Amino acid sequence: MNQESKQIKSGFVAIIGRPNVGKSTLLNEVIGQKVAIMSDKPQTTRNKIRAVFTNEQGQIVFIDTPGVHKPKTKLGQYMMNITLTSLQEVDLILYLIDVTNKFGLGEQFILEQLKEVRSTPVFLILNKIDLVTPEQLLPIIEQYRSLFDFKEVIPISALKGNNVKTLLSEIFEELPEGPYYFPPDQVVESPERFIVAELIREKILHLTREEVPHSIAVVVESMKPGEENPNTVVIQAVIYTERPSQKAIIIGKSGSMLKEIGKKAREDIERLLGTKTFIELWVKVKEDWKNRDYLLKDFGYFE
Ligand code: GDP
Ligand code: MG
Ligand code: K
Repeated sequence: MNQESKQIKSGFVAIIGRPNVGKSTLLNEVIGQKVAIMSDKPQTTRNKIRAVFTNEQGQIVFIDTPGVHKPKTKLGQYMMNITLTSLQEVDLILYLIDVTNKFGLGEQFILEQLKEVRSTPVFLILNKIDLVTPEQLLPIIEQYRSLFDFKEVIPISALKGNNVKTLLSEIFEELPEGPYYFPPDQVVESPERFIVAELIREKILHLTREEVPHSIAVVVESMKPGEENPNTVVIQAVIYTERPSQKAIIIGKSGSMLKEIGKKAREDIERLLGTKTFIELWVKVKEDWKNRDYLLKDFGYFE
């Protein structure tokens, strides 16, 4: 067997675009049979998971953002700030447009916002190409390219499925190496573990005042009823960092930070599950998992 196992890639991808450009259609097309739609339960994170695509290359977690449009109210401004923060945190942004739409103020506003999000690459996805000729497409591409430095420009038809495979492989090109956040064959709508992991992650980012990058991963390795008291839940989770220095920050002086993370997360999780909860946390440097050839069996989320 080939010992040089291929590195798994994974990451978070935000799909943005005006209403009716085909965002839902694209997700449905991507879904095929391989993607699990996450339940509509209220999620505690600001990034709502819409769908997870898994193949042998890795995993793409598609998220919803509250929407990019000109805020008219204070609340709108607040939501807009949340969106911009989300867009900074993700690994890639897909900006979907409908090629039959005329370029207008809506697009202009989105492009202005994207310029604020400097840290994340953006793909321009020209959707509904089944409705235009290639000749009509070229000036549209030129116009958008003159206004923003897109990492890729990819024409697709989400409805017909044209070029969607190419889009997926371009996405994988762009994503960093990372773990499977979800079991590849997940079909059940059971996001509790993910939510628990996100709650822990949220506490880390909060308590370390963002001294650790958003790319840290939290994997809930097991979530079981307590042995002595089955009415309690025992959670074992691993926090993966990129560097030993980040590991040190998360552990803190004599473990004080890790203890605080666990305590704060436990409070939220008890509220979420309605059960007394115990959390055991480990911190590992990413190298630990990078070299494993098949992560899933170690990450057994579901018994
Ligand atoms: P969203 O608001 O961005 O989520 O847009 P939807 O996915 O709901 O799509 C809006 C409309 O555009 C629907 O009627 C879709 O069937 C249609 N649509 C989406 N993608 C395509 C496409 O590639 N070609 C054509 N012809 N129609 C599309
Ligand atoms: Mg939609
Ligand atoms: K980013």
